[in-house]
Amino acid sequence: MPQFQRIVVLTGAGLSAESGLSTFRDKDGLWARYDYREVATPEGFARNPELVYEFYNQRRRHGLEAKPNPGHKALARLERQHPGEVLVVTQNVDGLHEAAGSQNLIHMHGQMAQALCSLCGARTPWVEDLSADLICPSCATHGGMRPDVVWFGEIPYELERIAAALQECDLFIAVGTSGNVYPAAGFVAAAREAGAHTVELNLEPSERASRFAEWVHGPASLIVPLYVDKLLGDG
Ligand code: BJW
Repeated sequence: MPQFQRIVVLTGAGLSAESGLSTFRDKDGLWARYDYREVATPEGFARNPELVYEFYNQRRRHGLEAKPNPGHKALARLERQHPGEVLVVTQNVDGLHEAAGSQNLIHMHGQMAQALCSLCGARTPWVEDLSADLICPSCATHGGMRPDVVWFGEIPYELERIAAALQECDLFIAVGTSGNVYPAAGFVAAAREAGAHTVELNLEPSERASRFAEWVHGPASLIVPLYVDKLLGDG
């Protein structure tokens, strides 16, 4: 395995599946049970806020009980032991990367354990249920508190920092993501254009697998630790 200096790892729902959290597009995933237009768009929230609060309240309660699996832990170990830079960009709104020890981490689709005030823009740590009548601790106004997650039609967080990291990386790894949702789905092309080696680590070949130069398929809790061992020269 060549020595890579700067590694960007994009993670998706498949990484947290073995921690008991649902993916979106698998046959038993969230979008098989909920219409994404009703629960993951600003228009759906405006139409039926109660449904959206309940969707996220349930997932927050369940997510708080989840524990990182060997895939999350291996990525934290990579960051600790790799002599170069490792940046994890996660589409996941759970807190499992932090719980495993990752520090150089971007939550591009927000975080379940935060609330966003749509009136003043403040983001506040939040582990309780959310509802329409809550008061924002920053602006003391009620009626604006919503989950701090990025819905369809909204702009993901920290895109400039991600673009710069993709431009500079020499290895790009995508873990447990179907590659259906932009702009994350375009990161492999950006990394490739910048000259990086690209790898898909996924349960099965994603629809976008042919965009990668290398693939390893299997459960993340198994293949991520093995791939990290190889990168660190232990495998
Ligand atoms: C395992 C496993 C195991 C299972 N081990 N693997 C046409 C072209 C381009 C863009 C668009 C377009 N039409 C519309 C758009 C825009 C839209 C979009 O991409 N739509 C597509 C559906 C086409 N995108 C947006 O609106 C985004 N914003 C945007 O584009 O802003 C404009 C803009 C951008 C940039 C510059 C300027 C302007 C926002 C997208 C927000 C997505 N939000 C959600 C919800 C977040 C909150 C929440 O969690 O509820 O994010 S949707 C959902 O999908 C969630 C996820 O983060 C995201 C990605 O899903 P992910 O992680 O890939 O999960 P799955 O289920 O799809 O895949 C799981 C994979 O794991 C599978 O492959 C399994 O095989 C695998 N797996 N078990 C390993 N054990």
